[in-house]
Amino acid sequence: MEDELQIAMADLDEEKTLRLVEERILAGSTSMDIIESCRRGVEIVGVKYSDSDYFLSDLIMSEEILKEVMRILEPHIPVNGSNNGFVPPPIVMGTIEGDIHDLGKNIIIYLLRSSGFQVHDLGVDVTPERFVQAVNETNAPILGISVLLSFCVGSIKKVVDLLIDAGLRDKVKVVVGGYPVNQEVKEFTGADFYANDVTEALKIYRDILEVAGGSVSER
Ligand code: B12
Repeated sequence: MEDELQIAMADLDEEKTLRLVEERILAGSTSMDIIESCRRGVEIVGVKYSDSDYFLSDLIMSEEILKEVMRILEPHIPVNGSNNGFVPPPIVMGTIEGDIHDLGKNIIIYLLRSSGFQVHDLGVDVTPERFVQAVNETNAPILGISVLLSFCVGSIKKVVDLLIDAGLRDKVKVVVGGYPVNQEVKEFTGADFYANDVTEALKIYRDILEVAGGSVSER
């Protein structure tokens, strides 16, 4: 369903986007709902770029607007460091090799940290070897991999293969996320879960944690 905020974002109308974000906050929308509207808006930016209606400079503009949106939203995201005495396990996250998109990954990390998680952010353009090394070093039971470029999906499969070779596959749940990710990508890469919006992503982390005996608050 299209909304005004989504359209303003898709039109790259910065002033209107930021005004609508403020209005939605005042009206009581959750940060996740607001992020979702913006994400759907930049999805349209991507389509317009594919159709040559927008250019690279427009992709960069969408990045700038989204960063401003997050600056407005961050103080409104409740911080919960305690989780009722439960110490959440560490999580390793990063964007796969060849890919430098990190806005979505950073949003997920921000929300997870606000929920009290200890997230090891490996950054962007992360090699499969580095992911495996980080899982090994931190004993993280959850590995989150972000991918926005379709041609980088193969490197995620390599991460999973290397985890098997290292004897770590049974110890870690692999969660993949990003625009091109779907059931087919999950199956191809051998990942355990996938998500391409913020609500699904946080639900997956919460579900994995529940199995581990803890809980994460709703945002
Ligand atoms: C902004 C943007 C850029 C910015 C990125 C800035 C940054 N710091 O990230 C810039 C301008 C740098 C850029 C560059 C390029 N881009 Co670009 N970009 C986009 C755009 C418009 C939006 C991406 C975005 O930030 N979305 C908003 C966030 C909030 O959404 P998200 O990333 O999907 O994340 C959400 C979920 O997916 C999920 N999630 C994300 N990661 C994870 C991880 C886990 C573990 C979980 C659980 C969930 C999860 O949660 C997030 C919150 O809701 C997309 C269009 C699109 N449809 O995505 C194109 C797009 C991804 N780009 C594209 C392309 C082609 C490029 C370039 C190759 C362009 C060029 N000619 O140079 C370069 C590639 C550079 C590189 N090597 O990576 C294509 C990719 C096509 C494809 N199928 O592979 C897209 C789809 C545009 C298009 N339709 O053509 N880009």
